Amino acid sequence: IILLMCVIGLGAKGQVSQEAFRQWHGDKYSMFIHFGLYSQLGGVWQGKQVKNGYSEQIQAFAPISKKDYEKIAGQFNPTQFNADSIAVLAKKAGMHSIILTSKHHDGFCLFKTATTSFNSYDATPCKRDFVKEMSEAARRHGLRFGLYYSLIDWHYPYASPMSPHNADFITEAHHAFSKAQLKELLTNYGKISELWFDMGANTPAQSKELYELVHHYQPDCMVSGRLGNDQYDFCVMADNDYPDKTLHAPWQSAASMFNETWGYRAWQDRGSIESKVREKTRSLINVVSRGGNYLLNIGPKGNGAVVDFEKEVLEQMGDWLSRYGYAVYQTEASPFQEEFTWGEVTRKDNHLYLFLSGKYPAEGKITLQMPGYLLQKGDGKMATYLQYGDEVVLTVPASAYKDKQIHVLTLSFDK
Ligand code: FUL
Repeated sequence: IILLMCVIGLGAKGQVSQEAFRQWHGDKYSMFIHFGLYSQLGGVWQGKQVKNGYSEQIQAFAPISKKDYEKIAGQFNPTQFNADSIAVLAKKAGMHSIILTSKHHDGFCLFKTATTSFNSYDATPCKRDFVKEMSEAARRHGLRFGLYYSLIDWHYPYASPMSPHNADFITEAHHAFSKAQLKELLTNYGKISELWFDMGANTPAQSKELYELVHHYQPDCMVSGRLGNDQYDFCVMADNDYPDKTLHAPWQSAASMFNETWGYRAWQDRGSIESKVREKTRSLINVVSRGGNYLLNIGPKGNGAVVDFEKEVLEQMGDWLSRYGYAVYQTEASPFQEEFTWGEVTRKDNHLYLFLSGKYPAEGKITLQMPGYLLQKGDGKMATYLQYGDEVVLTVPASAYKDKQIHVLTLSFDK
């Protein structure tokens, strides 16, 4: 549905400058962070694993009364949350920006705000503004910084019963509250590259007002399609999803490490690092080859520490990107209409990048229809390359598919 909304409204907006748009589009890979009071619970309430929903929404699924949930703030002291080491990790992972949950559906703000005392500065013993810390650290390490902002707010008095969906339109009072928070977020923390609105069930007028408010304070901030009512600079797929084919609209796939949760889940069965690295690397390739951006999430623990498994996965993906990033960053979608079983393609200038991420093709043969193009060269010793008229035929050895890392071949053409 989200995808459809965006495609129908294609071209409707796009107020950011060409340069900001190009930068966002070329980034390809960024870090999402889900962190909040729910991280402290880690998917457990009163000794029981809460299994029926994402762990960042445990308040609704356990369920936990507003009063009890507010008490958790009284113990929230994430001494291990180190914005600099998270930024260093994102860099090492080959990511270009960091998007932090400024406020999730529970309404708990990770920033100092005049709009409510239910925030990490006023309601906790730690007295910290995590949006400030993370925004400053991201920039110190040469990364852009953006914000997730949920348009649901269970903390808001009328939000009862708590629901992970916005069934009713947002009241004018809640809308005014969101505007006041957004003004703070857009004026107190320097440049915001992206505003990742979530779950907007606003009226068309409310969505339009928020879209314009963002661009009033931050003309180059990219706004996500989950604001609703066709007010967007980029589309967001359904959680953990991406389309089968190239989309001719700016789009992003947001992915959690484990599809069942975004917030920390202490009892998560994580599987092997090796298979997770492969799974997420393949998702990144699939997204980029269809013209999208990949936003991969981490869910730090309640004490603020990044989960070792997640850190390791990101570092290994970073190793792969340090070798093959040229085939990912600043590239465009595959020029081919068809899908290939042997892998995926991206392109840049007169180069095609072939990711050997699928199944080994019969007799190692990869055939591409390239009418009007003249093969100039294929890289490396791994494959042989021949052109017969409109067809380019590569032969790859079985070993190219056996390595732990996915290989990439470059083809260069004259037109
Ligand atoms: C969803 C939210 O409901 C989830 O909790 C999570 O934040 C995900 C990225 O977006 O719509």
